[in-house]
Amino acid sequence: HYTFFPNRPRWPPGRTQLTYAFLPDNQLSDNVRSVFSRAFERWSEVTPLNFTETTSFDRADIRIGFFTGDHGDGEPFDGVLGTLAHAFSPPAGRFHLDGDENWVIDGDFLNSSPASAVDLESVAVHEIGHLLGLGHSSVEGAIMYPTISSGVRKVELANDDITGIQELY
Ligand code: TQI
Ligand code: ZN
Ligand code: ZN
Repeated sequence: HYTFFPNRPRWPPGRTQLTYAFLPDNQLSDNVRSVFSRAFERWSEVTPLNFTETTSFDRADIRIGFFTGDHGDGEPFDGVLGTLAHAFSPPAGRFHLDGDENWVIDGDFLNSSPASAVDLESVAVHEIGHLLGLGHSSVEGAIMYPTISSGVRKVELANDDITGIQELY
């Protein structure tokens, strides 16, 4: 079953048009940006929320960046595997990913994939759930379930995720 953060933080009613931006230093490829765009789309399909990319990093509601190790927020990344990413509850909009992971984009997980491969879209869909106010779910098939196997792609919202987010928005 889905959960919320303590005190049920959410983006305020009326704030349905949310912007996101990538850390300018990251210089991400169009492929990577489209992974995030698709991940946001999965949540906008089932809520009144809309997400648009902006180049104005400082003014964006949601700020996305890849960092390695200690990056100044008291929650250092840890190299390959372990913590993959973290996102904070609304309205923080802080979404950090561990730049040391072997991120897979649009992966066909062939035998050539390293055992440490992590599917970027799967992690993005999960972290966006946190950014919108969902905590972890006890339902194994849910996006918000707190574990994923390496090399696995899990990007489709489960009924549990949808019920949870629709209770919030
Ligand atoms: N990062 C944790 C996560 O996003 C950070 C975290 C731990 C957290 N406890 C939390 C965030 C409570 C909000 C509330 O869950 S992670 C997965 C999953 C991680 C884990 O790097 O461990 C995914 C990131 F679910 F697969 F295990 C993305 Cl998809
Ligand atoms: Zn961080
Ligand atoms: Zn999580």
